[in-house]
Amino acid sequence: MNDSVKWWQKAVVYQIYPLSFKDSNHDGIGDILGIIEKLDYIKNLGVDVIWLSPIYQSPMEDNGYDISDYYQIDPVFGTFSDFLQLLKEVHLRDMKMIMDLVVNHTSDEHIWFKESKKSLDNPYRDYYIWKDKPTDISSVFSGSAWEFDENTKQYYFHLFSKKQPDLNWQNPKLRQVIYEMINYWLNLGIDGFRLDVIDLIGKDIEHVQIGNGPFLDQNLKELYDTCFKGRNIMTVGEMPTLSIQKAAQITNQNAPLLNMIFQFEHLSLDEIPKRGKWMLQKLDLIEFKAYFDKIQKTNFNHGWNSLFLSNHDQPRVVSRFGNLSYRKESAKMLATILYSMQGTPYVYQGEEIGMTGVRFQNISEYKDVETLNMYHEFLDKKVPMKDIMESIYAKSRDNSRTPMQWNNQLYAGFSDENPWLMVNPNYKEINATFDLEDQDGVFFFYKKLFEIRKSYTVFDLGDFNLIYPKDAFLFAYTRKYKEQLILVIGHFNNQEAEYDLEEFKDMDCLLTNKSSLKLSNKTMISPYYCAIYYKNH
Ligand code: ISL
Ligand code: CA
Repeated sequence: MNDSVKWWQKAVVYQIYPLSFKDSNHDGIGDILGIIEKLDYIKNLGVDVIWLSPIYQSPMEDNGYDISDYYQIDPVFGTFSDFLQLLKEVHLRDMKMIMDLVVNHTSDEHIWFKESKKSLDNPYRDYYIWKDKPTDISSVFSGSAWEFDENTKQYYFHLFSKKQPDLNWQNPKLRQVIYEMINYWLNLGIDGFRLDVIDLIGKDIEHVQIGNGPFLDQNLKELYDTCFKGRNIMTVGEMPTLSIQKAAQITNQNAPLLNMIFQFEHLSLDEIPKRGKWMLQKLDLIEFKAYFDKIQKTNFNHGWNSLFLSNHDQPRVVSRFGNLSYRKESAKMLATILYSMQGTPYVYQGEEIGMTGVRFQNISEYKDVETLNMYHEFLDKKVPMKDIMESIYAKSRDNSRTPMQWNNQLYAGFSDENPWLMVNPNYKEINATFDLEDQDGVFFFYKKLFEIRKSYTVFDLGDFNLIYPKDAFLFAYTRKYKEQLILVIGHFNNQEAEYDLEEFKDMDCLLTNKSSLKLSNKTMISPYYCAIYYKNH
């Protein structure tokens, strides 16, 4: 890594899930004009880049991750001119905007698929993956990944919902129309893409190599050469199946195919290995730390990290890894630990005010296709209702999709109509208005943290060394760059505990969620404490 840091390396990214961000036209669904209303709020946090989850035309089986026309804005979100207005308003505030790119699959209502299913010799047949006999690959959203089509008596492949048929990336014609579409959006002046499950475009179904398939590198290279090369944009690939090593290879600064990727191993550590996302186990902090140690070291000098614990698929992080009895402290602590590492920080809407997960009593309140499919599958398997609901409370994607809590008014100020997904009942206590009135709130802590991050090069370029790697409660590390040294501490503990931090005694506290501690051989650290210490050495 040389000393020049690129804009997307220094940027703070804020993810908007448009359905749940802000409704402007009283239909209970978030929209583009609603986003525009809140741009100053986002800017105030210290955000540089907005990532918009999909707003293209979609039947919303998977909330927009099922696109039926890549060239249209879904009317629920607004018009094309609203979109252009948004882009302009973002740029006026000196921010950038990246869009979601969903090209592993389309909606079954896309014209390509409607054509494809018409006959075996339709020109669009090979845009999708068809087979005479299904193999035993499962869909991520329960059941088989193959669906029978009565009309042509073949099965089509869908790794997600059956309303999300997978595109056939083996077909050069398909690849070409996808590249045209990507270039169309880039030419409109957007600043890049978050690429949905892009690890799947190299799959070889015959040999059951789905993630990290044999064609991944060549497809990414062609995509890069045809669309990204030479443009001043940012690309981040979502790659749930990729190992840390492989991820580092793809983002290698010498020949980067993508600027950075989302790697997910850390978010599976609270699942029983190989039993899927719903089978829970307690997070082992030692494993969690080891993950970050590994990815920080692997990407150091070569690749680049995305720093994230939350997104629209993950449960709310304070409920998951923090502690609701210490909501504000633990929200700040998690941010401090995460965003002091090397990489580009990602904030998911509501994370910056410490929003929490939900426990809806009735399954009918849940809307997520994955959650509902799982519910029926587990019921069929006679899993006790109590266990099903506990898994849903812990892991359902709807935890993070409840409407953004703007204030303590009806529907949390998200809308004045009944929202498409119920508001978290705790909006009367947890909302952006209250948090912003509180100098000690989560929002201002995030803001301060990002300001600090931007003032010291050590955050961009410093190395990474865990302190007490085998301690089950303290997440602590140092980072060094030239004469700059930082110590970062996060206490994952609901009790106080004593640590020997004598060697850091002459450091100054830059930021903390409590009061600055005197570091000594007997430093008493309170529950969910966090701090960043600094010195020039
Ligand atoms: O959400 C997950 C499990 O709960 C993940 O496995 C998720 O499906 C995976 O990370 C891929 O996610 C992306 O593609 C999906 C879409 O449903 C997600 O919202 C999106 O982030 C299909 O497009
Ligand atoms: Ca609306």
